[in-house]
Amino acid sequence: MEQTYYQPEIETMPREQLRELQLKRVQESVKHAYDNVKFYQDSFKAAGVEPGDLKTLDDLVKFPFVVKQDMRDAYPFGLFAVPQKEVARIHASSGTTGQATVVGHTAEDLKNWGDCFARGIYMVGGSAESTIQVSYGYGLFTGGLGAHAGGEAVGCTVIPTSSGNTKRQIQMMKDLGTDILACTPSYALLIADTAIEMGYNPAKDFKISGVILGAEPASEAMRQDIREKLGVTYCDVYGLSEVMGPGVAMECSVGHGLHLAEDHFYAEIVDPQTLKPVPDGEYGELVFTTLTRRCSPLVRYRTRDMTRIISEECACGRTHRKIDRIVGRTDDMLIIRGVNVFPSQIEQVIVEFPEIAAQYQIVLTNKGPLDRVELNVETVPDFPFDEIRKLQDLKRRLAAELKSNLQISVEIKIVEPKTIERSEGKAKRIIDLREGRH
Ligand code: DLL
Repeated sequence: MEQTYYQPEIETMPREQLRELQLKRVQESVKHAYDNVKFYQDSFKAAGVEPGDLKTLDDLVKFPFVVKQDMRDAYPFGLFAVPQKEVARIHASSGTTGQATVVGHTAEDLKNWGDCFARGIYMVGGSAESTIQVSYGYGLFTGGLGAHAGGEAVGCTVIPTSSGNTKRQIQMMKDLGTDILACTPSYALLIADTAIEMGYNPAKDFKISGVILGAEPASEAMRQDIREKLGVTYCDVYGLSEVMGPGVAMECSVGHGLHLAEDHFYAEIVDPQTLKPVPDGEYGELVFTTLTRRCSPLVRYRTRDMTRIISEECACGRTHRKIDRIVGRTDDMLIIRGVNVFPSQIEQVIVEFPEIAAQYQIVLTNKGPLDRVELNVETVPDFPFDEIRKLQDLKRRLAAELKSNLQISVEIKIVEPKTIERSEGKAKRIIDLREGRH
């Protein structure tokens, strides 16, 4: 496939020049955050630093980190650095019962976002001639609108199907001649398998030639399955709503790893225990400083995602450094069909039910390409366990509560008191039996 770029002067900028651009932008961005956000004034003061201390990129390590809790505490607008009239759109993190994290975007932020995602469309061979079907969810989740902005930036024909209604997705894909599909890897595989069940051979019968998949981890076996079943070039897209959304890093079709959009984000990898930087090539926690974001600038945001820097030059010609695929998280966040859920959030729902004991176990399996969550809970000793109706009613209410609070569908198994295995050490709340996750 011919290798072209969306923004060649930026994507292939000589590294020295790129570092200069990063330094200039990091100085501006940190100053912008400090001048306009009280949180940064307080946290910098507490750490004894000022924006003027940033003389080189390495000086950034002197600055304090930002964590998700800081964003929750600042809810809703505490970290916004522009007046409300400049806020063009707001997104919020998915699946939170407690305080959501709210992120704002100016019109310029949205334009940059579209440009970042657009790079990935070129990576799978797309252009203004292409039709891109966006089957990420639209809404507060950044997947749908982020991919949509990328498609529009390139000048593609964009089909905003959003997620769900799989047979209709397939019909559209076929009838409208979709070239590129953007969705989660698990959904791409469900689409492929459903199309095959419907009697198609998507690799042959459909025009599709590229996929841009992210928002959750995917094993190599799963990627290979998707490549073969759909007959496509695969681009892994990484991003997070706090930092922007999809497009923070994207995988070219040549080398291993995802090119960071280094003109918009400065990445560090730190040891999650000591919080000291680790050398290139070693795994650690990914930390971002945004370089161009006006509404919600972030200085040293701890993503909790584990990866490493691949600093070798890429044969594709892009000079932006790459991160390896995300290998895990430093916290216990689960990603269930693209929805982020912490076990503690499930627990918060459970404790609202006086009939249920505080013992629970979450069992994760995969049913075909989709993750399945089974929740085992125990009733309290005085619950009339043999009254089937009461048991069914409890199950139904718990399922409804989990669905409305966390947007996840959970299979519930209610077991008799004291049947869930007690642990002598840390409770084993999560049993992950999903293939390809270890
Ligand atoms: O998932 C943004 C996104 C949408 C990325 C569409 C790619 C495609 P959040 O809902 O804030 O944002 O979740 C962010 O999802 O910290 C990772 O743990 C995980 N994640 C995102 N992309 C990948 C990926 C979106 N390519 C969290 N591989 C992140 C593995 C990923 N994990």
